[in-house]
Amino acid sequence: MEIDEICERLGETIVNMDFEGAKATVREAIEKKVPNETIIDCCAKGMQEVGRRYETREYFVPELIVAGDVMKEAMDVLKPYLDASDAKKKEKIVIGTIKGDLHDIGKNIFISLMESAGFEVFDLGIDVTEDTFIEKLKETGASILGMSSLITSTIEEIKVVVKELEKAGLRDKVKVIVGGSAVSEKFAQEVGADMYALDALAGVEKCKQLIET
Ligand code: B12
Repeated sequence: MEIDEICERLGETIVNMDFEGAKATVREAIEKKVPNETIIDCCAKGMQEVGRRYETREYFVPELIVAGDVMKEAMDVLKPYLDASDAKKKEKIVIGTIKGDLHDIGKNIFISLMESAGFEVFDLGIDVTEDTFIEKLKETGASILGMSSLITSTIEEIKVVVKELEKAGLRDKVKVIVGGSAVSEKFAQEVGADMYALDALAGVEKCKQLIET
């Protein structure tokens, strides 16, 4: 099927670190009316293959960084179309990668999907401290806090943020969702987060359910 073929090609452009190819293939997919979520998923699959090659030592850190940049540029091409499908409801979410962790590719995918689902996203970037999270929640009045974590040694920071939420009197006003490969359903429960999502799409579904209830 044509969509499968475009999807495969798109993934390959990420794996091959082909900036121009990735952007052109996203444009082609948009023209051929491939759904936004499918385009994001195809890029993510490419990134997963990059991760696999890193683990088997076919790729090293420079390839990871460049492939991550290709993914970002591909997402930038799609972004205006995600905003265009904006819904009326504008529930706010503050999100960031926790302190000590610089990974942001997965977080950025989640953000793109959340924006396309109509959420207003305040992205604090990477290496975000508890104070910055709390400050932004107060400033925006957001009802959801998303935290991404890929490095096992830094996940305790999620606990710290949840505690700070309690201290700031925000815990009953803000739902906490965690994601990224360092966290799990069990961990989310242990630290008192409200939700865990294995992938970005599941995360969006959980956030949607939250505002529908
Ligand atoms: C790319 C990458 C990097 C890039 C990051 C580039 C960037 N801009 O993000 C660079 C090269 C910078 C990097 C650096 C490092 N990395 Co690295 N990296 C990876 C790699 C290969 C892929 C991660 C990735 O982007 N995956 C693709 C995305 C799409 O998947 P994802 O992040 O899981 O996100 C999905 C879901 O989890 C979810 N999601 C993610 N966040 C959130 C948040 C919410 C709220 C929700 C709902 C969902 C959600 O949505 C996404 C899509 O479905 C992984 C290995 C792997 N296979 O995962 C190692 C890995 C994460 N890195 C690792 C390490 C150790 C490091 C370094 C310490 C290496 C070093 N020695 O310097 C440094 C860390 C520096 C730091 N302080 O953070 C380890 C972590 C081990 C651990 N468990 O602790 C891994 C697992 C590799 C390994 N097997 O050893 N890394």
